[in-house]
Amino acid sequence: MTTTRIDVITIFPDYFAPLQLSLVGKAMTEGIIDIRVHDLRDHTTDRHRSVDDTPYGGGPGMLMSPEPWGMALDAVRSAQQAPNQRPLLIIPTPSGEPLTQELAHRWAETDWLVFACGRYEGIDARVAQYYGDAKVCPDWAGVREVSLGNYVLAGGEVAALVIIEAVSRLLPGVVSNADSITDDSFALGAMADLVEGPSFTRPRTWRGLEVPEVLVSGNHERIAAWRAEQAQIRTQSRHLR
Ligand code: 6GU
Repeated sequence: MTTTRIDVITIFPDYFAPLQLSLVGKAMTEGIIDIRVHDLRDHTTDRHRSVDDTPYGGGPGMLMSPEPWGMALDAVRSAQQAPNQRPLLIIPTPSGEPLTQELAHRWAETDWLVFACGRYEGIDARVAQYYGDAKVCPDWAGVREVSLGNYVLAGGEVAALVIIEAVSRLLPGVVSNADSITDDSFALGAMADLVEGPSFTRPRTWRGLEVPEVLVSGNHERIAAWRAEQAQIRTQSRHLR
């Protein structure tokens, strides 16, 4: 088994305490993932440990300076564990490409992910440009700027948590029943672009509401057909297709 390594660089390392919990926490304990959180301010050189500055050309807010990011990313890169590993740099930003289940699957196949969590109005654009240039940075696997959706968060930390959880549960041994991954909403294959329909457990009647008869019929073909139909209905009603 190869451990998936994840480095996170942030000015708020405490944001990542929840990774110790639940599924991701267990995967860390079991050595399936190795998550290391780094404080960007440890890579500043001035007395105030400053990481931001005003944008060229004017405009509201502050930007993150490239210098601490360069120092922090180079330090992470030089702490290589296994031979022939190249990190993929993921920069959460509302202007990135939308996160999808397909991206989560792709990144679950990647042995080293580095998250650069920006605050304020984002990170000086030359950071993504520099680490994404294979001629300048051949020891990196590239840069992906990724967004959770069309709304604005205060920084990349929550987005990094989301991506880490989406990727981690796809790693072998993290979710015990492999079927629960193939049946997921947006799973690859037959379920691609579909959300799951409703599901039910006991009791069969709850506050006057019955479990659909087909689910207690014992007829697995009918059940599969009903579930496929419900997935279509739900997907359409959510305007996802
Ligand atoms: Cl990845 N970052 C921030 N700051 N806001 C977002 C986002 C990411 N995705 C949606 N909104």
